[in-house]
Amino acid sequence: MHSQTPISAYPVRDCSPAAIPFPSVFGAEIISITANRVDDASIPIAAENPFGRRPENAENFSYCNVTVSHTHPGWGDTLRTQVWLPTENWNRRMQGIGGAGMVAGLFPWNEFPMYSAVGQGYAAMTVDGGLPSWTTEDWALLSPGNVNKYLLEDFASRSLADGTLIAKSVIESFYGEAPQYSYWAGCSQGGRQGMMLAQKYPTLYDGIHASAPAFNWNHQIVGNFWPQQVMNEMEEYPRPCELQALTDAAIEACDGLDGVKDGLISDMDACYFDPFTLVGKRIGCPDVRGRIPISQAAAIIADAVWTGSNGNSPEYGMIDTYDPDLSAFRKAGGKLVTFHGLADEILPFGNTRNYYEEVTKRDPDVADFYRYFETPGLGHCGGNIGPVPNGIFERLVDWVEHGKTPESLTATGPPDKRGKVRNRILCPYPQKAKYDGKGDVNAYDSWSCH
Ligand SMILES: [Ca+2]
Repeated sequence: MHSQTPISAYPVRDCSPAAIPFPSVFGAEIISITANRVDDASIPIAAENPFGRRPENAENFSYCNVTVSHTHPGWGDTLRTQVWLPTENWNRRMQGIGGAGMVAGLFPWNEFPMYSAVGQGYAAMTVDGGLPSWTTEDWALLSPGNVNKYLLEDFASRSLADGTLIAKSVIESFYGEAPQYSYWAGCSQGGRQGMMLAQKYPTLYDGIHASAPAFNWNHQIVGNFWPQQVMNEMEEYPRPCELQALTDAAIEACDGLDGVKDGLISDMDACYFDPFTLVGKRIGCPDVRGRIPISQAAAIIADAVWTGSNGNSPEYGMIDTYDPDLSAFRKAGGKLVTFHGLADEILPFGNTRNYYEEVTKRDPDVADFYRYFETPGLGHCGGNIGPVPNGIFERLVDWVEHGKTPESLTATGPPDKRGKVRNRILCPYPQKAKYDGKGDVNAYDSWSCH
């Protein structure tokens, strides 16, 4: 896949804690190192996925699993960094793997991208952020009203720098040389982490894939609670079938505006749909096994979801991750790619678009190092009916190492109603994909960026 020759005959290094000296990271005190060799590993899932392709070397590979624990003296925290080192065919690169939800990393969901990275020859890294559990209720407050600021800072940023520096040190000890290139791969929380790395630690990674980032917390958290707040204030809670009917109607109204009636709204800017026009319309509702009229409350909620709130909070500044100044990352030669599903049901794509526009205001040549791809019909990091970007991570590597700019991406989706697989192209914002007006709509070359 890559032109660089892997070190196929590299001597297998000693996978034991004694062979790996404690990394030296400013402000961190290493507590312990464990190392275990894993043989006959296999990739558990066979599919194209947002993190990259299933590698050819997906069966029976071996790696050394190194876990490093450290603390920041005085903070009372314990962070764990895990590094998986392929014992053969290391490609001289490192890949950091991000978390999800309110988890920093090192949890069962990110085992697949870890395996996938190691199977491709990367030394893979993930860090748990020092969080004692997967739910914020267990750690975010020290007492009512008092945020656990040390752990919040670990989660927000510090663990990313520490974990990366620890991993680079372990890699150098194991192979006898530092990685030539370092990459980050993450979506959602992992996307936010990637953005934080670009903003705050601009020299640690050569390439960052940060998709559907869970950033802009000051607005995001308020925005996520906004529809619930509207319902609470109205004391009315519409049925899911009402909101589904309004969503279906919006898709029906806006689908064709991009030139193709395919169930995908590719031109969100041209889409305006007034949910109040459907108040009173009777719809089939599986929730009640009958027909009901769409309520005024349902239209108000749909409007609240689609337009969002202007709410704000000062509470999350540490983890906001919305600094549009990427000049240091650019200066260091970094490259950044992001996709965001236009049907993302958890984090609205507008957040990412606004951020890209803020970066563009500061740097009109932003496309030289940062490309953002809006993905019609795609849910949060995947799912829904939209096409999934193909091999975006590999495109990032090509950009960093060979200067091949991703002018567009191909994307493949689930079959449409007639059973035809949806192939589309994705264009870097603000360009849009347009059907050329002739040829198979499911063929890549029937589309172009404008
Ligand atoms: Ca369409």
